[in-house]
Amino acid sequence: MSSGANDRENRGPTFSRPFLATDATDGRLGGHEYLTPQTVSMRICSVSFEAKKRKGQQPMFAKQAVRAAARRRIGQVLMRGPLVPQVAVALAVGWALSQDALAQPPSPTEEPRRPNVLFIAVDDLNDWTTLYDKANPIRTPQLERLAKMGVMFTRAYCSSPACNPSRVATMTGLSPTTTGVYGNASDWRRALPTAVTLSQHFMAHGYRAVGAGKIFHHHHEAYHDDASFHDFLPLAKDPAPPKRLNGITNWVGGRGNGPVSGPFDWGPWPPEESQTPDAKTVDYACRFLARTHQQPFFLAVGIFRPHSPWYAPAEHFDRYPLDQLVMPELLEGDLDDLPSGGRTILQKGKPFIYKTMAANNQVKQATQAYQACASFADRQIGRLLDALAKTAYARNTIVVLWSDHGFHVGEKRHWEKFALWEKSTRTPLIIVAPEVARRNVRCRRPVSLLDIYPTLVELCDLSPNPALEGNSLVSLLREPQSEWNRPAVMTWGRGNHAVRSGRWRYIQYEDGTHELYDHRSDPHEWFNLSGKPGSSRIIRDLRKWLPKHEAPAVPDLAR
Ligand SMILES: [Ca+2]
Repeated sequence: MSSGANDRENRGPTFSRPFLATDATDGRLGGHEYLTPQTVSMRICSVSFEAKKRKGQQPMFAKQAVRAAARRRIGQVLMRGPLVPQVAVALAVGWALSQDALAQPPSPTEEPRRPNVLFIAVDDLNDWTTLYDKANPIRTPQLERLAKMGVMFTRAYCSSPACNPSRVATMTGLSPTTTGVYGNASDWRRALPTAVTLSQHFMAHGYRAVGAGKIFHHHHEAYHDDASFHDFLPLAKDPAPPKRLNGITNWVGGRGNGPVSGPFDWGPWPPEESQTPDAKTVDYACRFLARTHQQPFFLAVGIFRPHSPWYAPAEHFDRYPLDQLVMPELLEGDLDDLPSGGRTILQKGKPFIYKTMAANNQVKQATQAYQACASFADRQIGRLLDALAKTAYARNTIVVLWSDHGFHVGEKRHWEKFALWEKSTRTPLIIVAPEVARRNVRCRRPVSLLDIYPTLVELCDLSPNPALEGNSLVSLLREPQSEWNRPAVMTWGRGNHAVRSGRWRYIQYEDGTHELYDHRSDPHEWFNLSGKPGSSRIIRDLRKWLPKHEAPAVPDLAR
């Protein structure tokens, strides 16, 4: 051994005695096995893998890097031939280890880099798309294209059905009940000054982190987090049409019937795609992708549509002619079995939006506009995928696509998110991870957007962030049928929570009332089963997953 012990301590995993082939056994290797250089390097990687695990490190990508290094070192000394005596292999491996071949950081010129990350957030995109079911009205061919490249999670749920709490949870890996960030006005960064966001964690590992559009919520143009990006293009403003397109001037049934707010508008606008905020966001990302990058990158792209105002160029409205428009399935009397907690949520969830649409006989036009805007968002995602495919990074870039939450378009007479039902909380989640994730498969396990952070940490072999509350999805990316014995948990305001298992949704409200839905027989959540025979045992099991502690709400942003 040529290196001193002190040197090695600083340089990674070491071994106190000469390495023998049988040392690499995990109970499966025979004691008289002849090994080829390739299998030796694989065994070494296995040892390195275990050593990293003992040190609490995530081994995945480094395994690929050290494999190449070890193979080269061993290849220099091993005899060529069909079989190599074990003793020669042992000596060669011992020498290779003495050189700390496994511990040295890979040279930037000869080793594979960590994978890049293209992180795509969409706003308000629900499950009424062809991504989920070809029979759905909103056509999203680009989302389907992305899904074919990796794993689509058909039961992915936000941590909270509102922009700010959902995005903060996803980006910090911490649930609302831990942070106290429950609302759109919660001043998250002041409350969590030391939280290491997902992109910050990548920055700490040598990544260049840039972004554009809406990643964090943009409450009164505040909340963007400078610390989370080296460079960021803020979301552009929607160009104002010459006059409001829907012709509605005042709220009905709320806000004192005063003037409607600017975003409560819809219609074909603007004339050119290039004028839209999302096109500018995607342009930024395409320019970034087209450049040569010396370091791995984390590129965050925040698509704003189908968030209101529901403006999109006319071609997207033309896809959904009003005389053929598919409207959501509604059940007369659906609200009759809601408990007081559910009714309170509806009252707080801007019921005047739906009332105003209905009073102006424009529910159908608004529904058309939502569909058009979702198609427009899909088109922008396609532009991103085209740009990535043209680069040398296509094969070494992980793509993650998610929406901050779902959206009601009239179900339960509700038009918004801000509720704990399936429509508000279910979000698309697609993960493409070359060489790790299966392709073109669906995973039906209930997962959370909280799981994105630890998944990317493992996929890119970053050091763990011990604060994270989610669970890595890598086992599901490899095998979507893998065991997964936990439901997704979501929170809307302190005291209101939902637990979604593969079959059930349980909702508990602040006032102690609750709902239970069986998705096997009731995918629309029309029939509240709580209090029905047989429900108490199911509810008891689901309640075990409710948060045990709930942080007090953090102060709202001071304006
Ligand atoms: Ca009902």
